[in-house]
Amino acid sequence: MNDLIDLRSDTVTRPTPAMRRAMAEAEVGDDVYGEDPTVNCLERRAAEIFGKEAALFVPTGTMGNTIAIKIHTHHGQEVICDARAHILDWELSMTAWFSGCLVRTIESPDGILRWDRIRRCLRPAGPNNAPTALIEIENTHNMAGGTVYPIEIIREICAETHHLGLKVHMDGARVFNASVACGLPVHEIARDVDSVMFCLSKGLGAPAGSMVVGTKEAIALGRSYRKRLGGGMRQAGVLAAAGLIALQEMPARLHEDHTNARFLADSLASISGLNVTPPQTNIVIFDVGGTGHAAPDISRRLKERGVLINPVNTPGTTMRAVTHYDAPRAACEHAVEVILSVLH
Ligand code: TLP
Repeated sequence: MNDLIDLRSDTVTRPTPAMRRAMAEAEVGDDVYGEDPTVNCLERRAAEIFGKEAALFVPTGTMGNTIAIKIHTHHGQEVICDARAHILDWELSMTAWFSGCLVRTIESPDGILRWDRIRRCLRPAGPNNAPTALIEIENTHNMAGGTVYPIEIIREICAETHHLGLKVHMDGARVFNASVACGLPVHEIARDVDSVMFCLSKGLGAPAGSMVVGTKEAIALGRSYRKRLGGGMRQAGVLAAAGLIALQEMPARLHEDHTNARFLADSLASISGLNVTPPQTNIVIFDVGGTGHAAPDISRRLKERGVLINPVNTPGTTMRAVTHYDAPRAACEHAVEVILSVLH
């Protein structure tokens, strides 16, 4: 796959040489006994960076969201999220499967929930209602095109939600991209939310792993849910070592991915038949309906020419290109040429 230009996702990034070295040299122990010094170090570091009491290393973002939702809810309650949330469309209904909760969605053009809309969807406990327990916000919002929550909106949602005794979880799979785009450190973005899940294995380039951060009590509970889900990983320090490098070295370069996403978007916008959502971070969503071709068809033809870009709805007309450090500017330029040649 190495000679392909892979814009399917930032999950395709391979570990950097520094990560591979750190992995080879990692000090390890049995993490189920709490004895892996590298995992412990990563968990301390993540908690510190996010200004939270504790952190939990989990194999995937999906497991991290699943655990966080379980921490904040009981069976038979409701979780409010955006209608295109990752927890709803891409996590095999884990909210229902593991936490026994119903998801109540709010449509929003940019994936950003506003308190005014949330307020109208809240369900108090009553003779007929499953009560709302949790508001879930996705920052950046993947399918809306990597959109970033304005900090005032997070503050308002959290203040109002907490006032009602409910919780807020942030799916911050790409919260470091949000941080770069809005110019605030992640501890400011995370300040008021009850938990954040963030991924080491997307734009930050680690081969695997995500973190959940929150209070000591929440994370202790999360640790037991991780074990129940089969996520007790023993000598996981080998992976945590890459995670530490990801936290230390990779956020500072994410702006390059954002610049490349803007370059891609501007180039695509000049191609007739394409309707491009201006990117705020590293995700470019574009509609190919005006070309008369379906997205899966274009995706297949691009692949024949060595460029991987996925359709995001089938059999629809929307596609998603994601920039990352394994697809530098030259690769993006070449991708544009290939797209042009496929469409004309
Ligand atoms: N997103 C993947 C696909 O599942 C769509 C991608 O390529 O973007 N939250 C958000 C916002 C995500 O984008 C993802 C992965 C996850 C959670 C889940 O992370 P993993 O794949 O580690 O389970």
